[in-house]
Amino acid sequence: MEIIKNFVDNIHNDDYKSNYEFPVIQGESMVFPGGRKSRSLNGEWNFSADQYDNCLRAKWFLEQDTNDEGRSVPLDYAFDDWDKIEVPGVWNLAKPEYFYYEGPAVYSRRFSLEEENKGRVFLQFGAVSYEARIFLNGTFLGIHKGGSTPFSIEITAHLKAENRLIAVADNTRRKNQIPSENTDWFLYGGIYRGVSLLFVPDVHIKNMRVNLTDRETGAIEVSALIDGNKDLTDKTVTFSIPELGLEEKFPVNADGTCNKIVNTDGLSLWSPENPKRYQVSLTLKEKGEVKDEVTDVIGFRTIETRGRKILLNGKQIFLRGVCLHEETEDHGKAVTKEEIREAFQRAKKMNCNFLRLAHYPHTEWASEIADEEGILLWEEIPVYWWIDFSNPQTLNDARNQLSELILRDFNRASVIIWSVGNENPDTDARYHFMKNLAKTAKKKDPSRLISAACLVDSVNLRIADRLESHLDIIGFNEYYGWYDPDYGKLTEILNGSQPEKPVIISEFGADGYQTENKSGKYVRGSEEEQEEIYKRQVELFGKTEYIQGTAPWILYDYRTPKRLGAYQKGYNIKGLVTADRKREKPAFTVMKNFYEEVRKNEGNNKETV
Ligand code: GCB
Repeated sequence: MEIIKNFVDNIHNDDYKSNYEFPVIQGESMVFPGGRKSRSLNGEWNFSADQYDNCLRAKWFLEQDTNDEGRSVPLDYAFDDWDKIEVPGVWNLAKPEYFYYEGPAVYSRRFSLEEENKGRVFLQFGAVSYEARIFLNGTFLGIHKGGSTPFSIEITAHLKAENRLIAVADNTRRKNQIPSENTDWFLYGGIYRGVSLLFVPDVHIKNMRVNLTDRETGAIEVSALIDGNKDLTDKTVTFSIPELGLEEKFPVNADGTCNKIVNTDGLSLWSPENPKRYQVSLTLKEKGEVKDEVTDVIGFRTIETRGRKILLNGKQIFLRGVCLHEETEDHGKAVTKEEIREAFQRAKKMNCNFLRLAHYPHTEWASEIADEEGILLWEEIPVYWWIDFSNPQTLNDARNQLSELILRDFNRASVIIWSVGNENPDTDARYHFMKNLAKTAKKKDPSRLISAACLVDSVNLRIADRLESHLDIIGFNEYYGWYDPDYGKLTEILNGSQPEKPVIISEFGADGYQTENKSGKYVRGSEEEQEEIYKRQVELFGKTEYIQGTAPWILYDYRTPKRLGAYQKGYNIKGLVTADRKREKPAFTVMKNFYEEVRKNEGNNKETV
């Protein structure tokens, strides 16, 4: 049927989105931010929910107040008159009516550019949930998918003295996304991590990766990528750690890569007991003249497994952990540095040396603060429960989230494990999908351990998962005492399994709500029952030699629209501490005591390999 063009033709166009699916912004475009000249675009932006995607359908981003026939357009895109919202922030907490809003929403702000704009300019987003479509001065620049990882876009060619920036953020749950439609946490919406402009020279250091490769000799591998359209062969880079008196110059290859093993002397190794970090810098020079420089603060350590043991700096370590979601009552996912520190302090109070950051990449501040505080981290991508495993596009998105996370946190000593998924169904499609992710992680970062939180083989009652051969550590989630009251099964699993690799109990736990019950009997879901379950669990763990770490579910109670019933009231109440972070439940003390014991024993028989 012929479509007659008229002034409202956008309402007849159901294919409006196809114009905004490409280009896809992926990890390769990320630019190393450390030590760069930058300008924050945080603060108040204009905001409107846009449930029917009118900004895309009617092209609000063009800001045309007359149409092709010259008629004035009565459309509501006077961005500057809209409500204000704080960036970073989640819209769900900005107004009561946005609390459960799920869908597209439009963010807009202006910024002017002063003399600082020499060279190239990149726009950086810390995270936008889940799809972000970015427009600058009326031009669509690209779409980023994945709600928890950073992305950059070069905007040099589109800049003017006065600029209009628009981001359409869309947190709609979709089957083919990572995560898919069904999660047990709150999928907040919005630009909930920082936004900034990065100013870099024409030829610049795109990324820098530094890690310790040999503990004995103190050898460090430095690799970097130089970006620029020119011949790069006349350029060199100089890597320095001033505190160690180290300065090493090496050439840039024609393709922009540069790589060097540098030897250090007197390096003090990073560990939870000694979170020592060094200022490092990499300078790009041409004919002796400095062209660009990046800096970072880096700790050096090794992490490996041997048989069923985990070795940090060559010494056996038990991971005394707890799981943590990225959420507070006040800020949702847009947690502050103070809130992160508070969570880490609470974990330390429980005698933890390890956190499982569930179930998606947390803010970059988490690993930076963990580096400072001396906490080991498990970082994860949201390949959670059911995923569209046979969809190649979904695999591509998962791989991109993993790559962006690895690129962002490669230099963080605290991060020791990349996890490629959680409790996924044991199908062939899942096996191939996750095998691919495990291999991707190993290839991008051979210096760390790969894991996944797996389910038990409930038929044979064994710790057994087809993915095991692609993992360095087997994560095992179990809820005996809670979802299945039969502890006998857990005993059988732990005694009957013969894993060839270290096992971490990556989840266990139970609901814990406060009751008035004085009957002396446990009420289902009460804090007393939770305490009892914890006692029985840790007793078994203590007797199982191959368990090399535990991470109970979870440090704080947290919001989840999956649990809107009468008791849970929109919360997962398996926390060891209440959601307002004020009260520790009795099970907190059970873990604290268990970890105290583990620590004492570890002190007695620490093995150096
Ligand atoms: C799990 C999931 C976690 C849930 C938890 C629960 O196994 O991995 O995300 O929230 O169980 O509370 O049931």
